[in-house]
Amino acid sequence: MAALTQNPQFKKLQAWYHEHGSDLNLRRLFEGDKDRFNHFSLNLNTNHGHILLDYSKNLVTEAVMQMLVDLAKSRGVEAARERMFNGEKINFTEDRAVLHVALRNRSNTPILVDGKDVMPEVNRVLEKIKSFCHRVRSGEWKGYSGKSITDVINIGIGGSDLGPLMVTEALKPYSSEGPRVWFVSNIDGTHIAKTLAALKPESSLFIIASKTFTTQETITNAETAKEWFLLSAKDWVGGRYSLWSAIGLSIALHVGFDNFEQLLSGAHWMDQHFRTTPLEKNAPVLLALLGVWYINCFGCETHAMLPYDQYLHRFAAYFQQGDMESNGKYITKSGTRVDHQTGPIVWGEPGTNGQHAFYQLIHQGTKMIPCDFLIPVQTQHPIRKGLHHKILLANFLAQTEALMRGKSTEEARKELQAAGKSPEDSEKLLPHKVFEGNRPTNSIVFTKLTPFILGALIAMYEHKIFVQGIIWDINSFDQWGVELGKQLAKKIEPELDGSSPVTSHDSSTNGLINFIKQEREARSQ
Ligand code: G6Q
Repeated sequence: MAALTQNPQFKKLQAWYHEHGSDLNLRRLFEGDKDRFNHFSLNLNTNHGHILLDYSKNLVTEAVMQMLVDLAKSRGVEAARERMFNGEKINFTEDRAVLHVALRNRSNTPILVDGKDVMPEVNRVLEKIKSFCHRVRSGEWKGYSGKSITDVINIGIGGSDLGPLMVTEALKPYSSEGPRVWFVSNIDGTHIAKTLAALKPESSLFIIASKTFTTQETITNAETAKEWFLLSAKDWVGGRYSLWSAIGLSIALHVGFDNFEQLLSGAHWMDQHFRTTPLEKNAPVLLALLGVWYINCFGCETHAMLPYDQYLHRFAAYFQQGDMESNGKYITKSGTRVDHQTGPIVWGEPGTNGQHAFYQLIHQGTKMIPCDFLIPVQTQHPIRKGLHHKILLANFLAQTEALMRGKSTEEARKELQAAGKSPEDSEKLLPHKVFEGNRPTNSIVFTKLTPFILGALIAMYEHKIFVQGIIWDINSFDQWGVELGKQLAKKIEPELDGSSPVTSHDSSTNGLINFIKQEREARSQ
């Protein structure tokens, strides 16, 4: 595939950006088109609640969206999508298919890998999860002293931790009657000891979640925990896409198998939407294209994910891995170095806490930070007759509006005058009180954070990442950077033994190792 920067559609987009990009003004765009919301939003009816994607507060026009869709077509997004769903080995650096979609293929249509349908095996594992869940949750499965299980400890890291953790937190309200779930990831003896001290080992179940069983942190933690229940996943599922597999057992134990199935069904709904909807109306595709617009034309380097729901407090962290591990690549599929930006730095925290912390830079900083705001219409806990959630909704609406509109000099001056400031003080304060606005946001508003809707939202972002990888022509499904860390740590670990100075590395690494060795030795005497 030709380099993105040589692609005629991209060149056209870039030329348009150079000519008109700085004239794009959201206030004016809204004034010029009273129906802008309807022109730039999608209301997805999943039959289990709605997901509204409002992308009207983006620096785009109809012409820009058309050029972006043309770009997606010219990069072969539609054919690539089919290759993934058909089980082709698109993760070619590891010679693997990419089939997280098979794990939630509720329609059960055959998906072939090397000529063999994977669905019977997927269904067999689901049955196993189901019966195990039932036995644990009903109290039939006993700990070693004959007591039912009250606590589950998931030992895993990266993809074998972040997904189950994020979903378990998000679906806490669905966990009644289920065991509590704890997560142990980094090698951290204190953490394990504390977790264990808080629990009764006789009614605790340890799950060792690892795709490969080669991960040092997980194996070491497993040895510390002593009793385990082993979990693994197929090689056609990347770690960061594996919560739908047996790696998600801790989720199913916590919320029950029916809810786990709902999560899969929601993701399957989004898979179908992604696979069959024309690109112009395709939520993951639109999110991906807007990202490309900001990253490759405006030069934005980060993307913020801001869920207005405390239950989603690990959502940004989860997609930090999902996105950065998938699209943090500078080599194209044909092995050349890209001459443009690829995956953004993804970050975020739940609102309104974020509002009281880092939003200042989004409003008045020197960087443009495209943001996704996510919020349910209905809360899980209508505290004080829904007052808390109403305040959250108001804050979300206020932030996205403020980022778009900003505050003009005139508006700021009027406010200062109304506050009784002298003309002299007003003029001094004025530059600080003006907001340029014109900061782009997506609003993703959904009926309620049910297992189904959560599954759909996760799948939406997974496919967004996929589409961007296709446009940039990179392999989103390997992670050699992660492997490098695993390899190097194994080499260095034995070098920390003994007292002889290490000289096998660069002077910085040698210096650091030797400092640590000296300190370790001094403290042990
Ligand atoms: C995910 C990555 C990585 C992986 C962990 C744990 O896509 O490959 O985060 O999940 O390194 O690996 P194991 O599950 O093999 O222990």
